[in-house]
Amino acid sequence: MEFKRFTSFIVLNLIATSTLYAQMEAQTLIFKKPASSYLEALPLGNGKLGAMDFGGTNTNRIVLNEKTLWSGGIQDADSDSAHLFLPKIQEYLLKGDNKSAQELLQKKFVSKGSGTGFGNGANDHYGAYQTLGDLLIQWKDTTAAVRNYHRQLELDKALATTNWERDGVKFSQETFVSMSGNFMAIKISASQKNKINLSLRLNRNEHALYSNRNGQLIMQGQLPNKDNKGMRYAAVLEPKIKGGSMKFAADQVEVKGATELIIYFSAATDYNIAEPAKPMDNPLPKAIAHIHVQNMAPYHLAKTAHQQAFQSFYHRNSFSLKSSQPEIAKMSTLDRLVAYEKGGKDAQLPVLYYNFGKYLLISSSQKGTLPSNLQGIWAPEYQTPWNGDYHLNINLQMNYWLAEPMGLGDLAEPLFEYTASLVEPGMKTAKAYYNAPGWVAHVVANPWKFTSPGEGAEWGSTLTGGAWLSEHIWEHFRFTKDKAFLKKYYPVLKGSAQFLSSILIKEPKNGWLVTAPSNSPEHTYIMPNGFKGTTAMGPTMDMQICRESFDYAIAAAEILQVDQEWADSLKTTRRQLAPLQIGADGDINEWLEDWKDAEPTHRHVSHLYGLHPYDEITPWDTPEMAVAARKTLAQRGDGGTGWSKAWKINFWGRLGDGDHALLLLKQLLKPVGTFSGTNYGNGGGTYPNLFCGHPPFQIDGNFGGAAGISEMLVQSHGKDEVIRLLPALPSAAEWQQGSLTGFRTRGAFSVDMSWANGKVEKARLTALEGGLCKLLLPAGKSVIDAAGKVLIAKQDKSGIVTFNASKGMNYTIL
Ligand code: FUC
Repeated sequence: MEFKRFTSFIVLNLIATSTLYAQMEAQTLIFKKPASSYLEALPLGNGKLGAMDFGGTNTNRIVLNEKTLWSGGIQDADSDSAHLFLPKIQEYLLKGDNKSAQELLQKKFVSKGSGTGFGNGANDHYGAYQTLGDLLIQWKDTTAAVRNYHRQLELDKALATTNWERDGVKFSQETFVSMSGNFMAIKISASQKNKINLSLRLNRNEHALYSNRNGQLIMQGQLPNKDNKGMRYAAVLEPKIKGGSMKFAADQVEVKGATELIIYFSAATDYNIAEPAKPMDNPLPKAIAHIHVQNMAPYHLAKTAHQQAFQSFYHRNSFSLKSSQPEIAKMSTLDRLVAYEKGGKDAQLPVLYYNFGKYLLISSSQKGTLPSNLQGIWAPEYQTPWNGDYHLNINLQMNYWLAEPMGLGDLAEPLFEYTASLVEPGMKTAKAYYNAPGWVAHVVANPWKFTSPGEGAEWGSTLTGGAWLSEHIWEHFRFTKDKAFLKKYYPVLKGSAQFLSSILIKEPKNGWLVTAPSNSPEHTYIMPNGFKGTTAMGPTMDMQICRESFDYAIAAAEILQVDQEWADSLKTTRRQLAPLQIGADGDINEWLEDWKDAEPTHRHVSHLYGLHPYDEITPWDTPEMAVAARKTLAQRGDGGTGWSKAWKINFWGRLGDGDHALLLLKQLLKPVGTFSGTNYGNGGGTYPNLFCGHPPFQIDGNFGGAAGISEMLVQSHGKDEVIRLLPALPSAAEWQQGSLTGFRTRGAFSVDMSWANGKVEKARLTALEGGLCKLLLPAGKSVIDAAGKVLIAKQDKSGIVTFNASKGMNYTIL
């Protein structure tokens, strides 16, 4: 066979292989009963609207969400005179009097007013992400028993379906939230004519007015804000029937004797993403317009358009394992979780978890909206836990870890835009507290652009939130090489580096530059004098974030040929930063001194920020530090909240230990919560609908867990951005044969690959931008270009090879 044709044969073969492995049990969530809580409901969304379908056959509840629906409003929480106390706080820290520093910090260095409302800010200035309410479908003829009940969410179709039989009639309900339009559509059908008898109602427990006109049910209201009226919202529902009749009352519609019912729903708020201080007009016409657009297309076309739009994201990337257990396809997702925890074989459960993470990202984060919050877009609460806000000491960032490796970096646009929108308020906060240039965001943030410290200094004074967010901008550049993007967001990077570089002080012992006052997120140290505190100078995570922030600001300035002098001064500052230190126990110090941990198994592992997401610690660039990182993880243990376990999967992946990563993934998949009278366990884990349990539900663990799986399969981090294939593949039998497509790497390459016996069989790199490609070439493999020319001949041992890749060309590893 001619070589060119042979290569395209390989490529086709790769794609065929991946399709072959795409088992249904890696794409479908299954239930045998209606949901008893939203943690058993099926989540749907298009980045703006969210829904959770309970699949009930008597009353069916569908929880409704609109991404921007927040109570509260803009508040000035900056304490303008705080900076006057900064020298005194720093003086205490330099003297080692952390106690006095912390006391003064708590008095003077917290937000003005109630901050987040002490985590319960729904009726305070801060506000909370709130549910829009419920759509309630009340069936009339419910006396006869339900048979053959089945409920599923097909991830690759973004479609929830419920099927059941009653009185010899087969009913079905299918639901999607359109990715091509901005509405939800529900189709209810029956196998016999005129059997659909039900009523439809919109309900919100607070601040709701109901009406109907022109065949539509309308729910409108205004959420609370402490001083005046808050955000306005509107929700519209329009039913369409085949056969039968409809009767509208004030707040409900009765459907009698229909053969088919299609319900369209949409919603809007007056939130102005560009300028939150200036609300938009009445949202009702907008919500109605969303449905009007839909009315022009028949249901089946709307469904096809939705699925095509959704799949344009979903199919960009795939991961599959060959091993499968046929009996699993029929089991409910909860039964699978339970069996897996008991040691049952279920090769496809991790793949399902990966796909679910991808599904949630696409469904909760689309261009032009806010970023995914602590619950993504899905919340049944009026007071969401932690206000359902943006926590910046890991949680919001973790929501986006999987975007770049999955080739879905464009879905992180809401994060980039949100970060950019914090610059202006963050500059004011930087002046108020530090009298510093640049911008800062602390730990908590909301759509009202809160950047002040929290109301509690022990957790609320972490000052690296903004810089950690900025990391995502740089990572997007690393993955895409998009200079226009870098130029657009350069002021954000510059501003966070400016802030950090101007607040550093010299610690007395070594003369290193350190941040002060700060803390290591939410963890407490014990000083040799017995003082237990959080306030410190130069916690390790801060220093890592400083190094990272300065490095990318310097690199960006060079790439864009701007601010050379400033970049040079940053280089000098960077050299003086407090370095990583290994403590007496061989672990990495969390604080500047080798202090004892008050909670040795604390959920935050902030001092390993340098291992992940930042990459200053790698087994190849800094082997000694990698050993210390391993020791640190051993000390922290494998427990923790959902997101903490997810982070640890990423850590172990980066350490090249696939077995430990899988162990943590199994921990993350541990069923938790109480369902159908059974208590499945406490602590971090997974609910029956695969939502991650902190507990409570917090979506970061879903995203972090899926990102962790990608770390096991393809890596490209570290100083030289070498592409590593299967860097942390678990040794478990079911992981030994698989394939992936569309994985992205730093340097802008796309990877397709298949493997067998745990070794790369064949791979294809596509150079999306071109340039130097560094690859750890698997033993026995060659690099062949698209013309069939052998660029690098068979290597006996795996070693790093370098070649010049041309933009748009494919390179085969065979
Ligand atoms: C951080 C974590 C908590 C929780 C909260 C939303 O503060 O320490 O565990 O996830 O965010």
